[in-house]
Amino acid sequence: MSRLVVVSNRVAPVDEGKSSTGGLAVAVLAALKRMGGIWFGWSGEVTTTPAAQPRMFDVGRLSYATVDLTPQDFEEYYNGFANSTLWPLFHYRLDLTSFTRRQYAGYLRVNNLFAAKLAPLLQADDRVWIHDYHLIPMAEALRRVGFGGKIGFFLHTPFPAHEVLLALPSHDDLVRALCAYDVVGFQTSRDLNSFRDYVTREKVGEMQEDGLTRAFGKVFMAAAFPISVDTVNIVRMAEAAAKAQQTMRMAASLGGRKLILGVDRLDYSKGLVQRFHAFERLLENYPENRGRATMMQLAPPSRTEVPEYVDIRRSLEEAAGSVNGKFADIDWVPIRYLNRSVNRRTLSGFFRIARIGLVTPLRDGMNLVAKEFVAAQDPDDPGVLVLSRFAGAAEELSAALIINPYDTDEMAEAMQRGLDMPMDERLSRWREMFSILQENDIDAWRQHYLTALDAAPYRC
Ligand code: ADQ
Repeated sequence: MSRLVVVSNRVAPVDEGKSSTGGLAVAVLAALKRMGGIWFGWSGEVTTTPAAQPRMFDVGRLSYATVDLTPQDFEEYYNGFANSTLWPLFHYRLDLTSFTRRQYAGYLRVNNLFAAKLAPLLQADDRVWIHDYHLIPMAEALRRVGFGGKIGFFLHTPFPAHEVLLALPSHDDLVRALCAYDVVGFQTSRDLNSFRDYVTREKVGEMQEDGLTRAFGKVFMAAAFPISVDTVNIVRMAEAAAKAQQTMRMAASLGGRKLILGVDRLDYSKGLVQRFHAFERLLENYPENRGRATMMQLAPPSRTEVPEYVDIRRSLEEAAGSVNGKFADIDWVPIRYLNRSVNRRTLSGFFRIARIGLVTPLRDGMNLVAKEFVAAQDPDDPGVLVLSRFAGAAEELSAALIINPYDTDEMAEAMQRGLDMPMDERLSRWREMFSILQENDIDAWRQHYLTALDAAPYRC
């Protein structure tokens, strides 16, 4: 069977026990660990003298190949075009989007560099699966250095609406680069429709009757493959974690109060400030919750060298401080706000004892926390998921309490409803969501995608 070669900006921590707070890393590691393959990406090291060859090492059935970046690459490609242009733009934050030609050139340079370093490791029949917005031009770069095998792409973020994408000066080049893949995977039908809308409105291609896309003289498959979680494994972990010391400690500290839990990378797309304000509104409008519900927000910092991430951290500290200053009592702090990650087992235990999982991003490709929360619940006493309509997960998890994260009152009402929800309603909502996660787990996601890639190349 042909080998699977996964490429992403970063490879995941090799030690599986370690916490990993990026959705891509969590999902790709779960998808790869069962079938094995090669994982190529940035080592996380920045050095003025990167090694000429990738560093290779094996862990179980997985082979890693990593490369270092120079300070200039790190600045222009990673902090620059990837995280100061594409990330905010793809999350509809035009107000935070900046663009410079220098950074864009750095982005293309690193994509070429990745292709040049990967090419010698490839065999003709390898299937190359490239991930996320950092590496959109990499298929073109691999073709230029002579790789003729199958190349697929999966976008973990949203694909923005046509009019939003037009704000990017290089939007046409970027879409042409996407069309160089054999399979372009999106999280949801909403993202797929945005892509199709761009292709047809900009007149760069058309949808064929067989569902394939024809653009730039090429036929390829563009489709939605909603990413998921390792459902069976999370169930097992959460069952074990229910009796673990950390979970007991947490439960004891709550003193019988209901837990409202948020778990997110510290990112402006996650709607954390709005979430804190909604919890404040809950305490204002439904005062019976004062002293009876505790909100815990775990938010490990990410992309700390991008200024907007420094700003969001400050705003959150202020918001948490203000709510706590207003409502805290001698034996109760309303918001426990922790800038740290916890290991995955402990996290599953926290999910299990929470009455409400609060997942309220302003935009999110999928949001794995929503799915992890559902998978970790006690089937006899499940908690309630409050979920933003702008998370990709809302397409499948429609049995959650779906909210608009810009509507503070609606979020507060949903929390109140979740805190009061009778058992039979909790059960029926949870069962509906859990059965979806049993069917579409991380293995199903990988299989669906690779089946599409195996059918390539597509022809008219
Ligand atoms: P992210 O934006 O990183 O992922 P998400 O999908 O929620 O967002 O994944 C975060 C992962 O990190 C989850 O597995 C979560 O459990 C873990 N995590 C977060 N905070 C943690 C903490 N404090 N301690 C331990 N673990 C923590 C990107 C896209 C998403 C998309 C994923 C996968 O932005 O929309 O769902 O990729 O495609």
